[in-house]
Amino acid sequence: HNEEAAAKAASDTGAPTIFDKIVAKEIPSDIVYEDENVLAFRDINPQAPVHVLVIPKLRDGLTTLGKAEPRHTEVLGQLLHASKIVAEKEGIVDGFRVVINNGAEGCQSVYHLHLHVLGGRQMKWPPV
Ligand code: DGP
Repeated sequence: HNEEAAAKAASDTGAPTIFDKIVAKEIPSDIVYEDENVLAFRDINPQAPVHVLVIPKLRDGLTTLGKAEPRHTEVLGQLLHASKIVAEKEGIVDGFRVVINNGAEGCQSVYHLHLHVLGGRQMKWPPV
C-alpha cells in the first residue's frame, strides 16, 4: 500500500518538518484550536469526517512519542486535554478516537509529535 510505503520511507532524522511552517503560519492550515502551547488543525488527508491533528507548537525533541522524557509530561497532558477540547468543538466528544503513530512501523510520516483526533463516523476495532 502506497501510504504505508511512504510512511516507512520517512525516518526520524530530527530535521525540521512541515509542521514548523504550519505553526509559524508560513503555510496555511484550517485551525480548530490554538493556545500558547498547542495547535490543532485539520488533516490534509482526512480518514474520517472529523480528522484533526493536535501538535505541540514547540517540538522540543518530540519527533516521536518514543522520544518522550520527564520534561515533556506537562505538554503531553496539554495535548490530550486539547484533544478533548477539539472533540467538544467538533461535536464528537461522546465518540471519538485519539491515535499516535510512532515510527516507521507505526506508520508515522511527519516527525513532529501529533495526536490524530478522529470521529464523525462509527470507528472500528481493531484499527488494522
Ligand atoms: P502520520 O502518518 O501519523 O505521521 O500523520 C501525518 C499526517 O499529517 C497525515 O495524516 C497527513 C498530515 N499532513 C501532512 N502534511 C500536511 C500539511 O501540510 N497540512 C496538513 N493539514 N496536514 C498534513
